[in-house]
Amino acid sequence: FQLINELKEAIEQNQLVLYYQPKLNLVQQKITHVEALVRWIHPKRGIIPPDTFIPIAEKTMQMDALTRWVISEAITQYHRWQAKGVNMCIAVNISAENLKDEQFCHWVIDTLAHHSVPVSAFTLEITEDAVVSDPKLAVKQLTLLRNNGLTLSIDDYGTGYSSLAQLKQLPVDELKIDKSFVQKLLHTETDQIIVQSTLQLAHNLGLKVVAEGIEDKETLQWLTERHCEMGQGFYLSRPLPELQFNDWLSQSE
Ligand code: G
Ligand code: G
Ligand code: NA
Ligand code: MN
Repeated sequence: FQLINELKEAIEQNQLVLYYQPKLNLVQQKITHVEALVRWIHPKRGIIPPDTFIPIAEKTMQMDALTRWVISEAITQYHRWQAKGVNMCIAVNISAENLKDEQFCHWVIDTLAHHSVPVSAFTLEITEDAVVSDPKLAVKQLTLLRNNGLTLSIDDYGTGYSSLAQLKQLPVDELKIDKSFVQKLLHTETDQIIVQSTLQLAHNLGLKVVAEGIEDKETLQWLTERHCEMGQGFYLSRPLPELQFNDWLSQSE
């Protein structure tokens, strides 16, 4: 597949861009966080979504370079927002390979410090599957990251294979309920039961909850009433490039 060879170039030649999707703080009713989502602006093929090239990057040992690029770019963006007086916490997605790599984890901590970014401004989103393959190693790396002040989030919660026994041992701060339980929440009784139970479980374990995949006002309200801490979804905004995001943010205030 041609894209395999081109990905390395894409990273080096800055053909990647970050889009930003807001997360609404449901307690403060304020946008305090964004998730950074990478896209590849291919010179011939146009915008290539991450679902297409992340698996390629994973198979060809390019996740390290890709995630380092994402974090470096997010740091630059953090400072651009600070310069405009916008205080924004940024979440980035970390793959299973990244989490297993001790050098990578140290690089994240060192790089934030080197660029004078408070660690509290960054969240790492990790899928359950990154934990399942080697739970001991995952716990070790997560502990390192969390002891250094990063916020850790379990992404796509509920779709993976992690057990409650594993969840109990994970040093994380929040669960991100997968969009498949949220998108049709008000029309699906089983989803309501699952989300309500997950909120209780998480809160009793001292974890915050982010609901992703909120597509209507009623779902946002349902989650707010049940003390879900944060909400993300197309009802608020799709992922947007920097300038469009900034416009959206000014209008939403
Ligand atoms: O933004 P979109 O819905 O197209 O994202 C599709 C998938 O790609 C999501 O599962 C998302 O987590 C993943 N993704 C987007 N950006 C990144 C990234 O920078 N790193 C990793 N590992 N995954 C990403
Ligand atoms: O796997 P991950 O949680 O990182 O996936 C995030 C992706 O989910 C984003 O890239 C975004 O495009 C997508 N997403 C976010 N909100 C919604 C939503 O409300 N509806 C749908 N269908 N997708 C969403
Ligand atoms: Na994510
Ligand atoms: Mn998710």
